[in-house]
Amino acid sequence: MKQTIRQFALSLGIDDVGFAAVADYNSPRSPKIETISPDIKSIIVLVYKELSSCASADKDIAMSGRQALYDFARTTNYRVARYLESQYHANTFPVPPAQPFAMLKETGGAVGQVSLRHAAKAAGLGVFGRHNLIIHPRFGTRVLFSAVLTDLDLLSDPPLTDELCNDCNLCVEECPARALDEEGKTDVNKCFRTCQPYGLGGNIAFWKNVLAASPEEQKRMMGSVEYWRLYQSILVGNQYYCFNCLSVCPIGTET
Ligand code: B12
Repeated sequence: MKQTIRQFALSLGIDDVGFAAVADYNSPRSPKIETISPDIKSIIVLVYKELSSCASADKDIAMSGRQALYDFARTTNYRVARYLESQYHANTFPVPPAQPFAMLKETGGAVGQVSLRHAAKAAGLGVFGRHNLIIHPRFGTRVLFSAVLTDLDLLSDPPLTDELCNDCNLCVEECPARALDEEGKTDVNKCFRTCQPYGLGGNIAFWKNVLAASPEEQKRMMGSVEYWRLYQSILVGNQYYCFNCLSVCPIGTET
């Protein structure tokens, strides 16, 4: 069954596929998978190679490559889930590559229902590198994931044990937020503020300033580039302005 599902997923243009039994998924800081449905037994993790545009100095172009990947992943999540439902009468629960995820006060909103990095690791698709991202054995760091959870009982693929990070430290040095200085931990607040300057934090700060400003100043602020960028960010989804830890990594040359 795994082979048939894998072949179907690859035929859609997905770059790689891995399987993890829920018992092998270990993400201590994530919500329990049972909260989505107590019937879930397996995670099918889908891998997408990031486009080379992620290294562009033009962050709108870099982001548009990312948006194209997100759109494709949302479609393939549906196609794989629909395949499992029609072929095997399975129940399915797609996990998106990005939003939406739970907005909880305790987590500051920044925790997905399923940690795709930990799911990818459990599915034998890669190992953590110094940047706290998963490195895929063929495609390296520049991969993203989505997943389909299912009540089908599928065995985990063999875990990868190879060390893939070469400790070059480029991701640490090129992080403008210094969010990777402490090994094994991403300083989420530092990363957030820098990679999403027009995300939730930037948005709240802008409107706080508007509320405190004089009517003339408020008019000026509505005509500012900062407001236009905030508006665009809300309109088209979260806007990343930094891809450094991905794009500087020398691991993974396969296209
Ligand atoms: C919210 C979010 C963010 C937030 C906060 C992330 C967070 N909590 O760590 C912010 C905005 C900061 C962020 C930043 C980025 N993100 Co992000 N993010 C997510 C999202 C939606 C949820 C993350 C989550 O819930 N994590 C679970 C929590 C509980 O994780 P955690 O336990 O804190 O995990 C950390 C530690 O446990 C540690 N860790 C765990 N085990 C081990 C083992 C070893 C040996 C080591 C060293 C570390 C380690 O590593 C983790 C990172 O801090 C996921 C998609 C998803 N649903 O998973 C994408 C995701 C993690 N992001 C991704 C990417 C690419 C990025 C960015 C590069 C942004 C960009 N421009 O693309 C940066 C990278 C930052 C970095 N180097 O760590 C990819 C990662 C792909 C990959 N190859 O691994 C994901 C999986 C999205 C996807 N569809 O593929 N992200």
